[in-house]
Amino acid sequence: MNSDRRQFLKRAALAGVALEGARSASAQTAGDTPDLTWGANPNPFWGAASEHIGGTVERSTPLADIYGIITPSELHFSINHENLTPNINAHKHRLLIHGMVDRPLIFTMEELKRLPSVSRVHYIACGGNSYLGLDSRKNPPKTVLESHGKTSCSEWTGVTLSTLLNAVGVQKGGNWLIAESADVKRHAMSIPLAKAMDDALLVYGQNGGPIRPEQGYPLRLLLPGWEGIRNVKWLRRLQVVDQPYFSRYEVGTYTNVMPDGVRLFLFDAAPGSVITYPSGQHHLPGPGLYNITGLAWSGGGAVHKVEISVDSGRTWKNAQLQEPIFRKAHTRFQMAWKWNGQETVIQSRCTDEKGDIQPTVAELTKIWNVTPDYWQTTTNNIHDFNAVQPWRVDREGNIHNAMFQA
Ligand SMILES: Nc1nc2c(c(=O)[nH]1)N[C@H]1C(S)=C(S)[C@@H](COP(=O)(O)O)O[C@H]1N2
Ligand SMILES: [Mo]
Repeated sequence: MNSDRRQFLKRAALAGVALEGARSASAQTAGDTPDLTWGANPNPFWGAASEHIGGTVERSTPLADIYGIITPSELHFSINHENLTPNINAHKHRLLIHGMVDRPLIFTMEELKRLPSVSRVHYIACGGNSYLGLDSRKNPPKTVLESHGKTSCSEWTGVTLSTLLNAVGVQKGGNWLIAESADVKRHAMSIPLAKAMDDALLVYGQNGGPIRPEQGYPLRLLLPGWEGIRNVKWLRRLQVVDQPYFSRYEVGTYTNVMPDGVRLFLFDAAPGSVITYPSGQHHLPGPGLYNITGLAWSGGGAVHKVEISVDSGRTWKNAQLQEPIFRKAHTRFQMAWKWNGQETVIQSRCTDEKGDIQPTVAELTKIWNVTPDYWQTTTNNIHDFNAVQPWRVDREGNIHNAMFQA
């Protein structure tokens, strides 16, 4: 054992961190590709027609059919830009932390699990949730699964990223991290060091079990409240660098092309909410008492308030929030509503702990500085569209998507 290593272990022990098993990265072939086997893939698209290969597989959470705030693991939405869920052997998986650090290290999963762990409830939402693309303009979403199903919330278990960064010792000028995945896509994202040291986690547990293959088994980066795309699944490498790398998804798909320029690096997600009952394609059997319920979230922190309007936006009343309320997590709201059998529009809006308020489409038009017809006429894909979702109740009690149709 060289003296550097001895010193490191001493410091790690002082920090109360059991890192004995972690090997110095230089002692191994740093950056070795972890063993990937592609057989027995649970993904139903495995082996399907080649048209799917290289495409994106999307699966949404049926928000109208879940209770409380935790999304059952098997119903967590999923976005795989490389179609397949890699079948990674956790015993052979390694995490390399290197770059502008004093002591590059390689961790096995066993070593990561020996470190002090935390369990935290956080949501992940795709920047493309309630996203307006050409398709969704032609075929507006009918159900809440279609409109908002790319957000889910879990109790994640793992280690704080700051623990590991303190162990490797970030050098002066190391202001960014490049996080890279082990799947064939080598999905890479640039993460500011401040976020990495704040509340970022490396997670191996989801809702009390091992993280699901679709969510990044055996290890994923979790950046609470940040756009989904940055939460790198099947994490294999963290490189400390001095500047962002402008990776494919940082300059391509997940940017917003606006009339006045391109918006890159979307971080904290804005407050959002949606009524999940009653929502698109539900049917109210007749006038009477109903319990409106739904979910709210914000990348800015805790949901502070959710207001509901049942009279086409004329008046708003505070909904009841289910406790406990976690920061950067789904928050369940509800309110009793007596439907009189008349046509109306129901909608919810979220205010977070910073005082940020979810805007209506009209308000968002002003915030984005676009013309009112922009949403319907642009050929750009629109991400991070967090406008209030209106649902129209017709006289027969059928519920319709009223976004842009009010
Ligand atoms: N390696 C890798 N990580 C990834 C992706 C991916 O395709 N590959 N998709 C990203 C996107 S776009 C989103 S929205 C989230 C979705 O996380 P989930 O599939 O667990 O719901 O993971 C992100 N992390
Ligand atoms: Mo995404």
